[in-house]
Parts: sequence; structure tokens; C-alpha cells
Amino acid sequence: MGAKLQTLGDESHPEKYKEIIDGLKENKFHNITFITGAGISTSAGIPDFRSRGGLFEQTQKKYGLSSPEQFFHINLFYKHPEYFYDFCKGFNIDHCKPTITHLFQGFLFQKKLLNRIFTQNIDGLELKGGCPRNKVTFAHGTITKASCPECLKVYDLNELKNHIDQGKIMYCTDDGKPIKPSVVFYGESLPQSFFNEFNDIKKADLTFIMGTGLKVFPFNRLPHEVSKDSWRVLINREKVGGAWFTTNWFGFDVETKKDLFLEGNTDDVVMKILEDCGWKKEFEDYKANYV
Ligand code: CNA
Repeated sequence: MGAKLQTLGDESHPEKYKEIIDGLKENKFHNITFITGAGISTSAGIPDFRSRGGLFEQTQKKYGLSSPEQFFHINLFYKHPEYFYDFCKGFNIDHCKPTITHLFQGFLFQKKLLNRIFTQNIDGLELKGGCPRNKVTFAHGTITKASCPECLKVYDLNELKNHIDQGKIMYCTDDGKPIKPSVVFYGESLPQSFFNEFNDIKKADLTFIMGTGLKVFPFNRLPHEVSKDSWRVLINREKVGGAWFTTNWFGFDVETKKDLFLEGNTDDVVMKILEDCGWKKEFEDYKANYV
């Protein structure tokens, strides 16, 4: 599918797209920033939460839950850790490769144009795509560590994996709570690094908001914090940001602001941007080192 050009709730604004492409070509952006969600990893074979057939639908059906979010709530984990352990057995994503979108992020880092990636994803594919750890804010943690959700004591990930494989629950030796990968569940606090790095959003001169439903607080505050003088480009299969109080609660305004919506699959839109910038060959060379 080619990238359709349109702005949120309005007619197409191709002049805005051209201004962004010209800015990239003329090296006008030096603090490109990403605000991302599960949609940038679906082409790597990892389902998102809310799409049809996504993890919400799968887990709600399998475990007979009353709400889609319930499976990933800390209260259910404490009560029935065996559900999540069972789920993890069928959710091995170690083999997953970075997508075109992750590689685009690494490519921009290599060009010294990347400010920061704020991601809700826990798969760590940003790192596999060539971004260094200090450029990525894992707002909801990652699956690369294991810890006690109560006291945060860190445990050996391989030991947790062995327990999961054997269907045995691993418990914290200090407080007896079940151990899980260090990913943030509903009802848990975000890691301190999210709050420490939050203000980097204000440095952004071009922000790509990609593959997210923008439903999870406080992560979904980030688009509000982008400076009014800089671009916000939403790349998603669907318009998002229309819940809560108004139909446009995160303030997208195509008439008065530097906002643009590019509808489509993130990888397709990224390839179009690369082509239009004349960067395709350079990108293919970069990609060859990572996949
Ligand atoms: P979500 O609520 O499931 O929203 C995903 C959004 O992306 C939806 O609007 C989809 O239409 C859109 N989308 C899906 N695929 C594509 C695509 N290829 N191109 C463009 N748009 C697409 O997921 P969010 O990330 O917004 O929700 C936050 C949760 C999801 C976080 O707590 C994550 O930890 C959690 N999550 C992460 C992963 C991962 O790490 N890969 C996977 C599943 C869930």
C-alpha cells in the first residue's frame, strides 16, 4: 500500500509533506524524535494490542477475562501468575528482526540526526536496528531483564525463562512476589528513566508519531509537549488521538499548526520518505549490515 497523504480530519496538504522532505534533504532537522508503539513492530511478526486478532483479543478470549486490559494488569498477575507464564511460552520474540521503521531510526542516528526515541514497545528492536541504548527511552520497560514487580530486585532472565519453560512460577526471595520480565503492567509505575528523559521531547524539530493508539497515560502526553514551532507527523493505519474529552484531544490542528497525518503502514510510509529524499540506496546499504 502506498502512503496516502492526508491531514487529520481535513483535505490533503501535499505542500506540508514537501516542506518536510525538503527540510530533510537540506539538512534542516537535527533533532528528529520518535514517539512509537506496537504498530511499528507488527511487520516483524509481533501482534499489537488493539488491532483485530491482537494480544488484547487473544488473551481476553483465552483466559475468559471481563476486559481486554485485564490480562496485563498487575493485580491479575499477582493473583494468577500462571496465566502470564503460560502466555510467555507462546510469545518468544527473541528471533524477531528489526523492521524498515526500526532501521530508519538507526539510519537517522548514523546520520547524526536523531534526538531520541520514546517507545512503548518492550521488544528492543530499536537496538537491533542500530540505535544505541542511550537514545531509546523504553517507557514500558523491556523483555531483556527480569525483576520483582514489588521490590524491583533484578533476577537472571535465563532463570526466569527456564521456570517459564517448565511451567513453574519463580518467586522473589525477598518478598515472595512472582517474578516477571521488567515490562510495565497496568497498575505499575513507569521507570524513572521515562521521567528523567521526558524533557528531551522539547528539543525535537521533527517528530514522527508512529504505530500507536496513543491510549496509554502518561506516555500519550508526549505529543502535547512538542514545541509549537516544530513538525509533528503522525504515521498510522488509522487516525488516533480522538478519545477522551474532544475529538482532537492531543491538539492536532492542520490549519494552524505544523501537523501532518500520513495514513498507511509505517514501513511503506518510511520507504516513500526515503525515496522522496533520495536516500534509498544509502538506506539499503545501511540495512544490509543489520538483516
Ligand atoms: P495499540 O494500542 O495496539 O495500537 C497500535 C496502533 O498501531 C493502532 O492504531 C494500529 O492501527 C496501528 N498499527 C498496527 N500496525 C501498524 C502498521 N504496520 N503500520 C501503521 N500502523 C499500525 O498499541 P500501543 O503501542 O499504542 O499501546 C501501548 C502498549 C502496547 C504498550 O504498553 C506496549 O508495551 C504494548 N505492546 C508492545 C508490543 C511490542 O513491544 N512490540 C507489542 C504489543 C503490545
